[in-house]
Amino acid sequence: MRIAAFAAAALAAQLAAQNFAGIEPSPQQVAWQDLEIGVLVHFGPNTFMDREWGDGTADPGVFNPTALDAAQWASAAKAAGARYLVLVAKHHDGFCLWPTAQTAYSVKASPWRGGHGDLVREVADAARRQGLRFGVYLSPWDRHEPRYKDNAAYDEYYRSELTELATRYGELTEFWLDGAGSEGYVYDFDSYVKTLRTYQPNTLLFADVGFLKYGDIRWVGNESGFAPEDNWNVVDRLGYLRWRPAEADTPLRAGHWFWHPRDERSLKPLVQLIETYHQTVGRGAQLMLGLAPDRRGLLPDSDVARLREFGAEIRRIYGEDREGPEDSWRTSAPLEIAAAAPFAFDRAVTMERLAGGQRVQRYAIEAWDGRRWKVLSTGATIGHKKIDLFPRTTAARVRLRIVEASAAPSIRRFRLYDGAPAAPPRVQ
Ligand code: FUL
Repeated sequence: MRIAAFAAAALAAQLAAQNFAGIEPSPQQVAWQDLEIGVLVHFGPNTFMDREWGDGTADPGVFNPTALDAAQWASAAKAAGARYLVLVAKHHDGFCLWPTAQTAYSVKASPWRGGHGDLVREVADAARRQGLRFGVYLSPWDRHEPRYKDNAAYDEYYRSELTELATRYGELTEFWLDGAGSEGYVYDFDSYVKTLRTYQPNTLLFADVGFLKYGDIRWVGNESGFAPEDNWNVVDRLGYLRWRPAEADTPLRAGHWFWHPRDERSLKPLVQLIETYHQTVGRGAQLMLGLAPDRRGLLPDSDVARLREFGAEIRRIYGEDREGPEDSWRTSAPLEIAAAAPFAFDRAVTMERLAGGQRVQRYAIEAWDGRRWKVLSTGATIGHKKIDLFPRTTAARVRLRIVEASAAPSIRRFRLYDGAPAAPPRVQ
């Protein structure tokens, strides 16, 4: 019992340490957190073989999209409200979507564009034309490359691939280092990071906290599309206390990152996507939706329609521009919204200014009911953004009360919204 109590106390102390007030984000991390929604595109031999994890033996000849149009991918991502696009340039099967000089196992060996295609280039260009930032995923686990058996030789191979990606396609907003399949394998990560930083000093490195000590972005820990309700940006793993905002990657089609035939039923319904938005962006994490073009090289119409609906619904509730003009309160006194007449609302959006660190530890949202302040919602962290949903309320005065903070809180936004659907047209 005493040991358990001690362990619990030690754990509590450790958790409290996660909110270490002195740790601040880099300017690149602040800018990245403002992007809020991204997409992750999976397309490759798996698409043509009805697979999620290729074993590296697929004939490059199977890679033959007939109508590939990266502009369609990028415009669907944009319509969903995404601000960045990450392309899986090499998945675990080892097939490279750009004409790399490091292996013959790439688009060069495929019939697509007569072996002269460069999908990384096409997608990077299409993304930027839509005003989206661009990034890449380069799987460390490689089931094709024979050098994978020789750690030092593979490190060299991976660094060479990384160098090509980091030097040919302009600025990379994010670099995804996926941990799947790599359990027990030793990579020379220090040299990977050094290579990446040499050519791309501003790229944010994504990795699971247990996988890589240097990451700038952490995996949220699941692929179901939710972040913990209390979401601290500062985490301590492997002895390194760092600002590492969470990214929640989840596919648009449940359980599937790649396209599969007759799989329309797994397309997530709009209500689920909205809930996912609230449980990721609404909890201060980044939402990254997985998109899977089909064998034509196009996103299916159903997926494009769902992405449009999702973006339209978020804009309907929260407005065209999620950023909008900035508020800036640096005070612990309650922030009050006072209107001339009562109005109806069912949610609040609160944002903390993070440049000085994440400070709010407990808050309450309260409405004046004519006699007293009635609590609508309470929470611990705010972070980049917090969306509190509560029963629809009508009031003229509403306030945000910071109950506990590690230093003077700096609130960037406190606004109320009404998510109730627009009234249906009246039947004459
Ligand atoms: C995982 C991979 O194993 C999946 O295939 C997918 O790429 C996902 C985004 O990351 O770790």
